[in-house]
Amino acid sequence: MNPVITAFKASPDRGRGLARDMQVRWALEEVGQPYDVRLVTFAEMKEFAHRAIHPFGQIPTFEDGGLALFESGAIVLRIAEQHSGLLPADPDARSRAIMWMFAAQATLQPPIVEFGMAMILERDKPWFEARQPMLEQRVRDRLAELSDRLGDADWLDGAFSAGDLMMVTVLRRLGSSGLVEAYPKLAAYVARAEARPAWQRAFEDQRAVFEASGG
Ligand code: GTB
Repeated sequence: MNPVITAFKASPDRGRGLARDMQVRWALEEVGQPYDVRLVTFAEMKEFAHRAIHPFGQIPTFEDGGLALFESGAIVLRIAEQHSGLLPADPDARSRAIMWMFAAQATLQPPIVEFGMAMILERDKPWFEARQPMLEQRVRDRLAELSDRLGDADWLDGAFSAGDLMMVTVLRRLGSSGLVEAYPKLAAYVARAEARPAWQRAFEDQRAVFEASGG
């Protein structure tokens, strides 16, 4: 039996690969593990059956045999631990790859998501004009630091790993803001990841779901 993941039946990202099933699809594609997808509506996500797996009523989830997981980072880590290709064999390098997964989720993602959510939800608020430059600067600070660390390397720590997978996924949340493009090394890093056949298969599969939902 293939593992089963959940994804939006009609994703609000309009097929841009920004919803968090994307990193799970990408990880499964990287390791060559076939999978099935259960598409859920917003209403279905809040029903008891889905909340039994995901207490917060969200996607993605991952079911494999008797195991049910939520949280995209935990799911990607599980996939990386069960298959070769996303975590180095050397224990120290493995810990550093996992460190980068945490850095993506815990250090880069919060300011990036706060900046993006304010753009979407707070444009008409009286505080928007005063607050947004501060949120943008927080993102720029992190991007500059990440760019410095990446330098001219292809990936964050040697070979491509689950750390890069999570980091690129978070950077893509900045979408058309132009912020990633302001750091050419990061823009090239994201482009390198998007050129991976596994990323392209994952992207096309989630895009096909959006097209099928009526676009
Ligand atoms: N920390 C959790 C994880 O990493 O798995 C967060 C999961 C999460 O935020 N899930 C979102 C969800 O189910 C979808 S991905 N939301 C429905 C709800 O809470 O009711 C977040 C997301 C949504 C939309 C866009 N977009 O339109 O661009 C991008 C990302």
